[in-house]
Amino acid sequence: MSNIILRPEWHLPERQVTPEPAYRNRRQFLREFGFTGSGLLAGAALLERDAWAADAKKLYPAQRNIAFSPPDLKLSDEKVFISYNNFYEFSTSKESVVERVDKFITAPWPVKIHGLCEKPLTIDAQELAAEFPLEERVYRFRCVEAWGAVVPWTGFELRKLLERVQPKAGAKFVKFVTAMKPEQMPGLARLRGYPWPYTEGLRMEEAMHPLTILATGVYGKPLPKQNGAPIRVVVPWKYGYKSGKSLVSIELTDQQPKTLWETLSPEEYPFESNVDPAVPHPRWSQATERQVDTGDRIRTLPLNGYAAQVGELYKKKG
Ligand SMILES: Nc1nc2c(c(=O)[nH]1)N[C@H]1C(S)=C(S)[C@@H](COP(=O)(O)O)O[C@H]1N2
Ligand SMILES: [Mo]
Repeated sequence: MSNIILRPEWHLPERQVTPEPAYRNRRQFLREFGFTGSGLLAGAALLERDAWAADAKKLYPAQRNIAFSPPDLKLSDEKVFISYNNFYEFSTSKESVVERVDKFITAPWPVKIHGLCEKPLTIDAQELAAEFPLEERVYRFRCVEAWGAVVPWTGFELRKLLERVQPKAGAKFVKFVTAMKPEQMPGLARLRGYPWPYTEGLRMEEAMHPLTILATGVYGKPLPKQNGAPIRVVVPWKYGYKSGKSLVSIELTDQQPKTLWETLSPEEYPFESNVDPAVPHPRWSQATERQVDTGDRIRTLPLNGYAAQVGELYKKKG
């Protein structure tokens, strides 16, 4: 069978000891192979997935960038954070998401970066993670539902990828579209009225800000499926729903994207959605937040504690 003959191909020497051209060729091979979706190759695809998983692990843990990781922040408990999820494609119950992700296949995973740019690109998420040096950053995370956490993400600045595709002058927004795979995501069938796929967006200046990252890992490991494997955006000064999980498309556009939450309820989930303790949600206060692991209630900070870095973006003009 072809998969037996091909198997050694996927167990080539590790990335570190493979000459770069050979490594790239294998990537190219895996990409074409993986994305054909041919039934003949289904068994081989399983083996391929193992190899991708093994490759992914080599990138973690990444070195912490202390300039973006305040020493006074104490990490939330890993087990609690990775099993308390908002991921409606799987379940609306935060405790149940983790139990419903087993059918979700996250490698190979093409991501399209396109729209108003000179050099559009489709690249596998894991290849992306190998392309840009990964680093760890300890960020505050604040859900609009008034819970929060302190999370060590692994990833790279979104602006590095955007610079790579060379945005055109007309690009004013970045639109993020996340996966919609009904056979793999049992929550979709229960929320048929929602405007799937889950879509989010940022203004160009927000997307280009050094705090905005694409995360491929968390707690020193590849992202668990329930946290948005294989790649998600993280925008730490905005409510959590701006941070789309399991991205399939990043598009530069001149139009403000219609987001899922804004479409459903614009008063509750406006496009900008900066964390602001002074502006209550129509149904609850945003002044404080419950820490997800300890249950402690702490005061929410303007721009989630990132006012010094991003406040400038929101200064009203004269
Ligand atoms: N595709 C997708 N992305 C999503 C969501 C979702 O339901 N689907 N939920 C958002 C919300 S409301 C939050 S708070 C965070 C939760 O991320 P976490 O589970 O990693 O903590 O993911 C955001 N990204
Ligand atoms: Mo959220």
